[in-house]
Amino acid sequence: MAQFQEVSQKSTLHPKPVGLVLHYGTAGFRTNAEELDHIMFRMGLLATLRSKKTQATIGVMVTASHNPEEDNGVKLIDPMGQMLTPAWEGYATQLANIEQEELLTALKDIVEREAIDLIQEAKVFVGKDTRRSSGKLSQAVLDGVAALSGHSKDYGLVTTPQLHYMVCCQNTQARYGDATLEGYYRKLSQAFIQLTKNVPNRTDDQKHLFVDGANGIGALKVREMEKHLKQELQISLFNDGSSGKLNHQCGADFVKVQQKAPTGISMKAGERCCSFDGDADRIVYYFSDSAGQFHLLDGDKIATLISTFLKELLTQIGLDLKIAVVQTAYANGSSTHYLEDTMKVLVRCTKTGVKHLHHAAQEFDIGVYFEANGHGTVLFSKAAEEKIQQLSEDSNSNDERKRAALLLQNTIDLINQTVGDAISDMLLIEAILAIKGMSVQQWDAIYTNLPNRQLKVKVLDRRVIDTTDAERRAVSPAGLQEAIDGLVETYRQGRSFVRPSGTEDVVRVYAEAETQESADALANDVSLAVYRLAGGVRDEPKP
Ligand code: 16G
Ligand code: MG
Repeated sequence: MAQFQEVSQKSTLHPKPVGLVLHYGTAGFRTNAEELDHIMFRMGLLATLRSKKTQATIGVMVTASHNPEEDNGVKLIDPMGQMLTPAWEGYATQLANIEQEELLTALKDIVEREAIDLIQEAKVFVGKDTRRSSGKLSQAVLDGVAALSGHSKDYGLVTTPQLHYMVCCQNTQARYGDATLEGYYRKLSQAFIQLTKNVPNRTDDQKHLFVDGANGIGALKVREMEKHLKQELQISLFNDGSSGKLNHQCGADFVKVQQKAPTGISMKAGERCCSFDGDADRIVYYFSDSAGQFHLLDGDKIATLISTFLKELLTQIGLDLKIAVVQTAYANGSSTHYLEDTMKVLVRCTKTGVKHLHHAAQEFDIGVYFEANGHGTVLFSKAAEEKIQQLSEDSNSNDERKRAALLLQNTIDLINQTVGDAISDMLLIEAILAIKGMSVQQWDAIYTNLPNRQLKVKVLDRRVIDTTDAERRAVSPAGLQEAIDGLVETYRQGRSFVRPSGTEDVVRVYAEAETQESADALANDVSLAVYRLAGGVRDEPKP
C-alpha cells in the first residue's frame, strides 16, 4: 500500500527503543518523556486510522497530568469528546510495543480488522501541556498524522478538557460551541455571568477565589478566561508557572494526597481556595478554619453540592427527570449515606477511572459523576436538555418555574460534558455557592467525612488480585476477601477494599472507620493480609 511507504520512512526518525514495553493505561500512556517519541508518532498514526474509521475528527493530547515534570504522556479523544473507546486501547498498546520492522504489518492488521477505507480523509486535533518535552512530542504526533496523509490542527497549549471540547464542537458542526479557545471562553463565561447576574448583594469577598494552577497549563488558561468574566469572579492566581515547578508541592493531587495547602498560596482563615492538576481536568477546594485546621472539599463534596443544586431546580420546575450520582469505592461513606438517605438521590458505584464513571452516568437523564480525587462532570441526556429548553422558552409557565428552567439552561452551558474540566467545574461551583448564598464552611458542613486511610502494598505481581462489585470485593487470591471481611467487622463503621493500581506497580488499600485511629489500624491490618495472601515483597507493613 502506497500510503505505508511514507510511514516506513518517517518511522525511522522516531525509533522504538528495543524491548521497551508500555501499556495504554487508565488514562493513556504515561512515563518518562525520554521514552515516548516513538509512542507519539505511532499514536499520530493510530488517531489517523481512528479518524478514517469513524469519519470524524479525533484528538490527541500530550500531557502527563499530575505526574512530575520529567514525565509525559498521551491521551486519545474520540469523536464526541469522550476518551478513546476501550476496544481501541488494545490497538494502542499493540502499536506501541511492536518492534520497528513489524510496524507496517501491525498497521495493516488494524486496517483489515476494522475494515478501514484508507482513501477516507482524516483529521486530528493535537494539544499539549506546558512540559518542556511537550513541544517535541506533539511534533512527533503531527509527523505520525502526516505520514498517513491525515490533516491535523495543532491547538498548541490547551488544557486536556479544552481539547476534548474542541473535538466535540468540531464533530457536532458547532452545535456544542465553536471549536476555538475564544469560543470556549465565550460559552462558559456567558453562562457564568447569566447564572450569577441576579444574585443580590454579592460582596467582593464572595466574588474572590484563590486558585492554585499547579504551575501548569490550567494557570495559563485561567488567566485567559479571567478577562471574559468581567470581575464577576476575581481570581488570585498562585503557582502560575512563572517560577515554580509543575505539580511540585502544589496542584490537586498534592493537596488531596497530603491533605494540606500547596506551597506558594497565602490564605487566611475562611478563604475559599481551589487547586487544579497539571492538565486541569481535576479540581479540589479547601480552606483553613480559624483554628488553623485544614478542610478539604474533594470530588465527593463537589458532587453533593452540584447534585443538591440540580435536584432543587428540578423540583422547582416540576420535571420528573432521573438524576443520579456516580461514584467509585473511594467515595467517603458519609457522602454516599448523605446522598442516598438525606437527598434521596440515586447513587451508583463503578470501577476507578473516568471512562467507567462517564459511561455509567450516560444512563440517566442527569448523571453527576465525580471521583473523590476531583475528576468529574455532569451529563445531560438529549431528552433532558430538550425538555429544559422548552420550559425555559415556555411563555405559559410561571415565573418561578421559568427562572429555574433558565438557571438549568445556563448550568448546562457552563458544564463541559465531554470530560471533567477544572475551569468549568470551578465556575459551576462558584455559581452555585453564589446562587445559594452559601459559604465554603456551610458547604463543608453538609456532611462530615468518615476518617479514612489509603496505603500501598508492594507485591510480586499485582494481577493476582482480581476484584468484582465495582472493586469493592476481591475474588482472588483465595481467602483475601474473607480476611478483609473479618477485619472490617471489628471496627465500628468499618469499610475496606483493595485493588491493583492501574497507574503504579502497587496494590492500593482503602479503609474508613469511626475514628482516625481505627481507620489507620484497619488499613494496616488489611495491608498485612494483602502482603501475606497476595505475595508481598520487601518488608511487612507495620503500623
Ligand atoms: C487515572 C485516572 C483517574 C483514576 C486514577 C487511578 C483518568 C483520566 N484518570 O489517573 O480517574 O482515579 O487513574 O489511579 O481516567 P490508580 O489506578 O493508580 O489508583
Ligand atoms: Mg489530569
